[in-house]
Amino acid sequence: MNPNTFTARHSLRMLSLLLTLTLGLPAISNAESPSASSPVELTDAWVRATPPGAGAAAGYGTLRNTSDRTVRITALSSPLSKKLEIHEMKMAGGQMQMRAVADPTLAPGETLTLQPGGFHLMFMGLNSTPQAGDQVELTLELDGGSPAQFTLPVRDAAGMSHH
Ligand SMILES: [Cu+2]
Repeated sequence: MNPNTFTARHSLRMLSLLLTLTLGLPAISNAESPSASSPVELTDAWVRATPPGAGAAAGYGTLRNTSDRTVRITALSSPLSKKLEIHEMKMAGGQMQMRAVADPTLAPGETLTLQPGGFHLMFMGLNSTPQAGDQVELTLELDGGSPAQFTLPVRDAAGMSHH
């Protein structure tokens, strides 16, 4: 083998290695930057009071991803109920239907408005009856982040439909 060819090949390999290292740096420092606060905020949130014996309660508010990365909610929980999901109300075949949103995901900066007749929090299998003045804790488990915890007041919404 010609020694010059060997040196050239070797340098090229070193150069590509250096490039890889240099280009890889920003991604590495991003991944390691600590996120002290939650990337998700929930504002104007409340839980609707239910009559005694109700099986489920609904909650509303404005859920927002304040970070610059996509956030996926992997689980929701609350001491109020055995199960907590984000639901969506939709017209299907002329009827209002409600279904759980699988893997709720918020793009960077995205806002999800939880309101009567649309998306909402659904507390199912109530452990107690939410009454006006109560406080309801809830926890969102997030993909790749620490859990977000919120406390929601319970309010009466007399005269409104179930959702
Ligand atoms: Cu629902």
